[in-house]
This record gives sequence, structure tokens and C-alpha cells, in this order.
Amino acid sequence: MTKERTLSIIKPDATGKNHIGEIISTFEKNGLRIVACKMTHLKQQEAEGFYAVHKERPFFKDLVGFMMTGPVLIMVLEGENAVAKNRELMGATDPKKAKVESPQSIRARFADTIDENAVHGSDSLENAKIEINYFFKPEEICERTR
Ligand code: IDP
Ligand code: MG
Repeated sequence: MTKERTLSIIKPDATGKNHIGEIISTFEKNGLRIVACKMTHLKQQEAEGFYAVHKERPFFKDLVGFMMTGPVLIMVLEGENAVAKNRELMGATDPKKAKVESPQSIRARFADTIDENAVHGSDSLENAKIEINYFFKPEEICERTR
């Protein structure tokens, strides 16, 4: 087991439905700790840059548009196997699948459609580092002192 950091975003559908607390609570109850956090309304350039890996996908424009429909909560989560743990807690990309596979997952509980699915989570340790650097300066990440 190794301590890792991963990037989580609570997307505009979930912030709009007032589910921030329940989502964070899910992370904390499952061994993930928030070590950096900011609430922001993404600008087009920020959203496009963040999802650049998906720029050839047919849903890219809609995804970027959706991510700007309201505030997002961007967090760095830390814990043992944080990348995989967060993906497990999130559930499948399509909430309909998540509801069948993992009814207690965040997407099963708080999302209904594949395009508005409550949370983002880094999919590998390598991408976690890139995504954390995209949104946070090193000094914005709080080391645990007690
Ligand atoms: P992930 O968020 O589970 O890692 P990705 O395949 O990386 O899923 O897709 C990024 C985001 O793009 C998804 O979370 C979802 O918001 C959106 N998305 C993915 N596939 C579709 C689709 O088929 N239609 C519409 N939106 C999609
Ligand atoms: Mg992804």
C-alpha cells in the first residue's frame, strides 16, 4: 500500500443539487483526506485544457459546456491507493451502470446521466500528477502536520 494523491472535481450538477457535503463525507469515511480544495467557476480555456485528452471525442464540446454551467469544487485527495480508491467510490462513468454495479457509489447515488455524472477522478497516478499540477501550485497543497 502506498500513499497517493489524486484529483477530484465535484461537477456543476452535484454542486447545484447541494451534494458537496455528502460526496466529501464519502471520501472521508473511506480513508481519503482533502489536502487542497477550491471552488471556482471554470472558464472555457480552463475546461478545454483540462479535458484536452478528449478533444476528438464527439461529446467534447458538450462536456466543456456542461463543466461551465455552475461552480465546481476541485480537490486533491490523499490516502492509501487514492487513485483507485477514488475511482471505486465514484462508480462507473455511466450512472445507470453504476446503479447496477455499485449502488453505494457516488455516481449511483447522485447522478442520472453519463454526461452529467457528479464527479471527476484521475484515472492513473501519472494523470493525477498532471491534473493536480493543472489546478494547484505546490504551496496550495497542505501537508499534514498532526
Ligand atoms: P470518467 O469521468 O469516468 O473518467 P471519461 O471516459 O474519462 O470518464 O469521460 C470524461 C467525461 O466525459 C465523463 O465523466 C462524462 O462527463 C463525459 N462523457 C464520457 N462519455 C460520454 C458519452 O458517451 N456521452 C456524453 N458524455 C460522456
Ligand atoms: Mg476520465
